[in-house]
Amino acid sequence: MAYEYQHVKFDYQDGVGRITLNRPDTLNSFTQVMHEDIKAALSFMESRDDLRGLIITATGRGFCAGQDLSERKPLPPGQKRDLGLGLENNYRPLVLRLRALPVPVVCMVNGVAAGAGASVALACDIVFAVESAKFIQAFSKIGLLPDAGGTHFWPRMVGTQRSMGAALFAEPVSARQAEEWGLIWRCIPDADLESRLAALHETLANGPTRAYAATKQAIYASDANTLEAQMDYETQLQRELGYTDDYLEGMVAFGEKRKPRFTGR
Ligand code: T3D
Repeated sequence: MAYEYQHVKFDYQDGVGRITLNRPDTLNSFTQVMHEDIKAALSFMESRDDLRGLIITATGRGFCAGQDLSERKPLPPGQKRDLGLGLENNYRPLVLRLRALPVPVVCMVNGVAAGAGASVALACDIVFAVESAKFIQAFSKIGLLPDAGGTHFWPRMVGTQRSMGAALFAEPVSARQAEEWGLIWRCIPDADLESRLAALHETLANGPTRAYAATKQAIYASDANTLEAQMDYETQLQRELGYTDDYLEGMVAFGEKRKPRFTGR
């Protein structure tokens, strides 16, 4: 199925959802409407028992320029805006829902990712970016700190100094640099965008979904676990995976020297 929301395109095929941010004229900056569109798409996917993956990308020359600043026009003198509200109602739930989705969430950054746009990209489980893309911690330019998980993701992925530099000076980090730093998985040629999206769809639609989910759970749990606790968790998850159809199929396919036909069960 394919559905065109107001600020987002959504399609769902073979158990793989694709959310495409679709306000190219403003570099796909987040409006309240866009947040509602994404919430609807996520709710649809969360309700599916055939879900195998999610890909997030965008139209035009940008991925996402963060909060739409036209929704934050200065208020009349004496009035102040509570910026916590948008974070609590929109960005925080979005980031946590992406992390909780029991399938891999892949981000294909097709152009500049700035402010909360960069944070949302990094909230995905794995990030690709085209060579012309860049990541900008644009917040300091408007007197804010990185949000939507920005101060969580960057230090863990690239260390304190790089996180500080990117945030304090708001200097763009190129996709190539981001790959070298470990901020993203792969920087790809711009011309390969569509073919890579198609290949990712195939991978997710035919992958061992339960194993992917367990891998995601275990890697994120390692943030807070000791080695002992982490190995206990791996044991618990591996035990569960040992009972899946996909493990059985993987073993049979190995014995028969053929590619496994995973069903995600
Ligand atoms: O408020 C809260 O709820 C708290 C949460 C905050 C989360 C945040 O994300 S705060 C950070 C918000 N984002 C920014 O500050 C980034 C603003 N944008 C830029 O700095 C630049 O646009 C870029 C560096 C991303 C790209 O620059 P460039 O030169 O490639 O493009 P441009 O010409 O600046 O932008 C193209 C158009 O998009 C332009 O419109 P125009 O002139 O063609 O009509 C520009 O105004 C518009 N645009 C870009 N970013 C935003 C935007 N419109 C609204 N909101 C934006 N964030």
